Amino acid sequence: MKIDILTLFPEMFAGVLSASILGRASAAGLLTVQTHNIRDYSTDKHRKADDYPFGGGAGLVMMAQPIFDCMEAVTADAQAHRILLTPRGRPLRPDMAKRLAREAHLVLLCGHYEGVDERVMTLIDEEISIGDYVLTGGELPAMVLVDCLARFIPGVLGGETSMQEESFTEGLLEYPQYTRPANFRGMQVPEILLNGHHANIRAWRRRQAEEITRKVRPDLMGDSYE
Ligand code: 4GX
Repeated sequence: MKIDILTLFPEMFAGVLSASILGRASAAGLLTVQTHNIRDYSTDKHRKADDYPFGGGAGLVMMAQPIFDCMEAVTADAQAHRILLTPRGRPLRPDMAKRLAREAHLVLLCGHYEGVDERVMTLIDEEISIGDYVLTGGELPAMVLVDCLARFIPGVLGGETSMQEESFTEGLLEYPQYTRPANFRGMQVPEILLNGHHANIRAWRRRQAEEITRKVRPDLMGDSYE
């Protein structure tokens, strides 16, 4: 999958994209992420990419011209799916990430300041939000989206398909995990995990996942908060 990211702050992305699982996915050619500095496309002599809002008000608005030219440069192919990260968008969910992971080419537009000139919306196929809070820009949301959908690209996650393995607790929060030693500073790993009875372990994990979910996120189980 190819992902182009349009941003005023490309330097924010290097660490996140090169480390750990995303770094390995890129090295393996499963994911090709390229950042593009919108400012490089400004035709203004001072490379200006934002301006005061018509009608007045606080803050700056990203100009249409540099975004249009940048978008046109990265979407020579007609098959690109163009996304704007914004609190106005549909909330990011696992099913959405799964669908986006099947696209051949994504373009992510990161807004800054008070937003983008509304005429930019004619370039956008879908608006996505990562949650009901306001950030300083769309860069972190773009990184969250890339990280989230990468898990659904075949080959990105390790050998044992941990996605499938955990399907028996799908929609629930994670059950507790332990690794060696069995006794750490007097804190014991639950006996059931040490004796190797696979069916019992599955049942225990399922029960733990349900209890934790009911306690902290009853809404995920169709219940309400008390
Ligand atoms: N989930 N922000 C975008 C500027 C902006 C506003 C409107 C385009 C249109 C956010 C979120 C988020 C802050 C990113 C405002 N750009 N994005 N930015 N929550 O808070 O996605």
